[in-house]
Amino acid sequence: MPEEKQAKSIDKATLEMLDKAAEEGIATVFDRAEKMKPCPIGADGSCCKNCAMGPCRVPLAKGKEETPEEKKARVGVCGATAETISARNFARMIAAGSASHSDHGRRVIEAFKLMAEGKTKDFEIKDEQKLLKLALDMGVEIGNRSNNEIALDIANKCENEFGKQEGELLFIKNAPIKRQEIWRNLGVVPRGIDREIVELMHRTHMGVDQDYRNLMLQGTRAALADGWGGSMIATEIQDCMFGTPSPVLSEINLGVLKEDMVNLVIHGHEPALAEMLAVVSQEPEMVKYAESKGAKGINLAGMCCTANEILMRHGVPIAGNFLQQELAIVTGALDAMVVDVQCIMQGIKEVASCFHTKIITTDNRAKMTGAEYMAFDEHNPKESARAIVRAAIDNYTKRGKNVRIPNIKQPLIAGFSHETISYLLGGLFRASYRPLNDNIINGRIRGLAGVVGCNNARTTHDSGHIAMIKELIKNDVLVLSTGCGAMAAAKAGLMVPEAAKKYCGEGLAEICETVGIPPVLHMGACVDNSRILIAATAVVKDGGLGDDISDLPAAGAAPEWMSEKAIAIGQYFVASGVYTVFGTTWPTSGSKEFTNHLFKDMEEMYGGKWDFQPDPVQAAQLMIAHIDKKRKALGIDKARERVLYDMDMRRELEG
Ligand code: SF4
Ligand code: MSK
Repeated sequence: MPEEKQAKSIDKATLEMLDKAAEEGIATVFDRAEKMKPCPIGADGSCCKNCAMGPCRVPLAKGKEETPEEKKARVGVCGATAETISARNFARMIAAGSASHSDHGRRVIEAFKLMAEGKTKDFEIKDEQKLLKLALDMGVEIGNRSNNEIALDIANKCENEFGKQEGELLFIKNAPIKRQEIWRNLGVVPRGIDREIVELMHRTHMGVDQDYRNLMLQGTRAALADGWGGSMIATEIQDCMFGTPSPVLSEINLGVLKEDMVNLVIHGHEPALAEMLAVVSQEPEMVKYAESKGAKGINLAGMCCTANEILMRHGVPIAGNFLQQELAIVTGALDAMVVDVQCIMQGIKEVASCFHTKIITTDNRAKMTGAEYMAFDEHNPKESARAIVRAAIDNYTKRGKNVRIPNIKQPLIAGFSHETISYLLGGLFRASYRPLNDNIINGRIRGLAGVVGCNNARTTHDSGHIAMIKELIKNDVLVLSTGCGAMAAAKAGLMVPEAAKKYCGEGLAEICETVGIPPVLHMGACVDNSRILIAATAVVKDGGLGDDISDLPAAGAAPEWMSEKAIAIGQYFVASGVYTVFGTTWPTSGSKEFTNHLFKDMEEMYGGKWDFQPDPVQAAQLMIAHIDKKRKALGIDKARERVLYDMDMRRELEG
């Protein structure tokens, strides 16, 4: 029987643009994925190319039990076992993912320091309260000092976090006390972020660490240096400098592009340039310049996580998530795609060559052959942004007739920083997670789930996210989301309060309707998974749900993951005590023993563990089973009786 062809996407705008691409003979990531099947040996983590005696392939024969002799024979030229090879590959993914988030964090610190030193006038402290809180947390003197003096000390301390040779990362103290003890007992508390990543790269070099348990201790240290280090630094400092997000209404999908305006899409991950673009694209001189070229104005939209950053803080609309980057160009209406770092497919250049679209790289760490490079100068950010906007406007005049923008977009509410959630639940004057905890305890909310991560062209675009999230909210699990998963949810109409009535179980619907929140809360970009860690810690600290993150009725998932960053995030979630299930493919399937270490041993070590389930509904069921197991352990499994709100309870919730 011929294999049934998998649908490419569940998103209608994506399908419409794929049709247009096909009509015009333009190949996209979807076509390339069909043409090039993944190497099964590499996909299972059974290929080592860590030295020039290899590459060595040690595939596991499928469909039969391996004999001890066969297992013994599965070694590389140097004798490295399938377990070592699998663990090294996995650990290197953690190293690359942690490095990406952390290098993002470092750039943010550099801009923050320039601001504090008065070397750039375009950045400023937008959230003074957060600055002062950070100062207290980091032991920086406040006294009568100016914001910039305080900021400079914070910047220096943060910089030191990258190169710290000994001691513990400062933000480790943000975790529950019990969690810190678990890490200390296992010896996985990270020192400097750079040091942990360098050591992990060393230990995965040919002939170094050949005990997968020992190797994963370092893998965990590097992942924690990301989640409770590089990523957390990025989020906290970005909030200080660009503002802590609060609820904001916007729109999402390719339909946000406008036929009669200059369309400029900013794509990548770092917010500094995007922030400046958001400001300068509204400047009257810029708008006038656009009008002088025959456009009605400038339409700035985002793509991938840079999009999430400016959506969360300014409500800038989003054109799409990871797998839609080429399709935004296929509309023919995109005058410039401006990129910074991470998740930028080189394929956009080839697609752009079929249209007038300019691809502009802006970061010296991420250039692209054939694309125009316009450096983003942090000393003079507004001027850099203006030059880019002008280039997009100039290019508008070259737009051809071949324009088709799908008439598809969805409203969404974003901006749920952990601070905002506590204000919404507890009220402005007594911000607290107490009402959330109470509603988890009384069972209206069964538990919490972080559904995050990418799209992957090996699976139907957005389908895993949506099927999983719908199953979770139907079962009264409140979903926290970031990255491209959050965008999938928004496109499917799950990020508006009205979604509660339509898709949620009775208890969750009641809470969402009372507070006026959607059942899926957009918490930001991939680096903002650190917000989920802080929110989980706040829930623990508010009491009644155990004394560690691993006690919470909570789970995490990345049903359509593809990036190395997702593995780093997964590992810091697991090491923080979270049951974490991934979909699509599992990169250590070539070693049962190492996979068991991740799927079983880690639960004993950290209270959290990895799991793999490609069916998103079954994966959601696993998460719910885990949540129920935790409810039982807390003695609140009986509490899930239906209680209708009386007026007093509503008033209490509304704060
Ligand atoms: Fe092969 Fe060992 Fe070299 Fe890896 S390190 S490529 S297993 S010889
Ligand atoms: S952009 S890392 S595809 S979430 Fe952060 Fe999306 Fe994954 Fe990139």
